[in-house]
Amino acid sequence: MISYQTLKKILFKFEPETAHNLAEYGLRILGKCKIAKAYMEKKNYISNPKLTQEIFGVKFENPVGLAAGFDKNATMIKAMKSLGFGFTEIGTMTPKPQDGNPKPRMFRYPEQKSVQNAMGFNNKGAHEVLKNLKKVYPFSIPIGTNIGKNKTTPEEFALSDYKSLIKKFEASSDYLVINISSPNTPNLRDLQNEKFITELFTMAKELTAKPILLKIAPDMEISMAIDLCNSAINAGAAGIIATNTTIDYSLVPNCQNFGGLSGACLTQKSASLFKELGRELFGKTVLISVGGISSGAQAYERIKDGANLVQSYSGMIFEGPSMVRKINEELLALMAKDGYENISQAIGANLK
Ligand code: FMN
Repeated sequence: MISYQTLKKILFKFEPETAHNLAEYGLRILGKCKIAKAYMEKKNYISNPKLTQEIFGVKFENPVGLAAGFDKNATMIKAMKSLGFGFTEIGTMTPKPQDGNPKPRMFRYPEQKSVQNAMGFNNKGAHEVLKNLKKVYPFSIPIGTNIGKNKTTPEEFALSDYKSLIKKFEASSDYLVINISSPNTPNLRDLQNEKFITELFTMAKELTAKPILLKIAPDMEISMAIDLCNSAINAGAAGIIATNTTIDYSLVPNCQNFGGLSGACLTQKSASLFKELGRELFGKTVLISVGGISSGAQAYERIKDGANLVQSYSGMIFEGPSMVRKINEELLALMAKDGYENISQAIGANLK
């Protein structure tokens, strides 16, 4: 079989969004091909009681998930287990289909193992995405659904976009995520305020018993991040996902001055925000850490800082389809070194 080093050389010759579309095509085929899927799952998917947790009544056999934005239209769910992921998050999708921002809108920085994107929630819309999701749900790994408002929806009607999406998707998702932290929809991050968050989660709680999480940006003062998360939790949020991409353009020399940066350049920023959040929120709610994670050591540190689960997207672009297996293997080795029998003993260990 072709190695990822070779495949990467080919994929990196293409413009990043084209490479993504090629990868999507390949993964859709993989999802349909039973033999290849079974082979890849056997190779990459780690199901180990030491890594298994039950969170909001859902079984997670390993703690490494696919972050939102890779599978916006729920077309690749079946292939995600073959890449080793313990859970997957589809979206962000919006009520109506939208094209997203003008191209080019995705950039890679191989030297920094980083990515910049200004996609702007390009997706096929709730109706089409739900059709895809229903073909697969429930699946053998948990599926989260990440929802956002349409670009053309004014702020004062944002609540109704989230309302319609929760109603549509709650029966076909293991958890839902409210995304108001993308830097690529104008004024979206303005919704990261306590009043809106309280209204949003109060409304959401009335619509569904399914867990709903809030995904936050890394570009705010820690005190503000903590206040926002507390407002969400008090209004019924089941967890926090930290973080989305950053608009700190100093992290990559000569990058674009729009969109959000992710990958290795985000590791430290996301980890230090997460550490602070963990100190305040560990034990109060479910915490998912995302941002520049591509190794077991990085994942383990986030877990010890209070993360129940971690997610990754950009790392996979640079490390390839064996990344998740390697993270899980390294996690098991690190846990053994520390004498932990189960991941639950490692979660929050730095805070105990
Ligand atoms: N996050 C979302 O919540 N919704 C999205 O639609 C979304 N789209 C993304 C598109 C691209 C091309 C990338 C690189 C990231 C996107 N993200 C989105 C952010 C990721 O889910 C993740 O939070 C961020 O990239 C940090 O993780 P990473 O460093 O492992 O990539």
